[in-house]
Amino acid sequence: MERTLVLLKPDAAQRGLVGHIISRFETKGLKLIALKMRTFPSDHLEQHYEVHKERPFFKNLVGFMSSGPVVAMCLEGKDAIKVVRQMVGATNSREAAPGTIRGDYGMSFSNNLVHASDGPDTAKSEMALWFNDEAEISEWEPANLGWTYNIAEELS
Ligand code: FUP
Repeated sequence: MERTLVLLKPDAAQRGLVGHIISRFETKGLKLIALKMRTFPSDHLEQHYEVHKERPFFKNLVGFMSSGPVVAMCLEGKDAIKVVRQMVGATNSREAAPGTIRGDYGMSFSNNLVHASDGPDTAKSEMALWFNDEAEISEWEPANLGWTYNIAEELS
């Protein structure tokens, strides 16, 4: 099983899409193992987007991300990083494929509703940044796990 970090950006809260977006991950079969909502300070967002700090859009990005509540969550599942990235869609919401979250709900490049870790290393460091206390992670076994996956092929 793999874990990934997902952020619902302030536009998701402002547009009333938080429930819709979480629901898409849940109904897909991804397991929610951590969840919190808060307006985070700029220095935290600067750390999260450190890889982009020299880019011209960095200031706008951090301003946007700290302008309202962010919902942070960890999701778990087989190939969760790739599955979630596919569900989120292309960065520019206007170009994101229909059926993806950005493609279905968004019209903006910068206000693109969701962040999702793009690989195992970033997933690890991003989860540590957003959920640095182990107690914030819920270890639990969904009752339907053996129906979400094939036990013999995928769970043994
Ligand atoms: P993504 O992996 O799709 O979330 O996108 P990136 O990590 O490449 O970019 C992070 C965020 O910066 C994007 F969600 C939107 C913003 N961005 C811009 O505003 N302009 C750009 O040219 C590129 C990214």
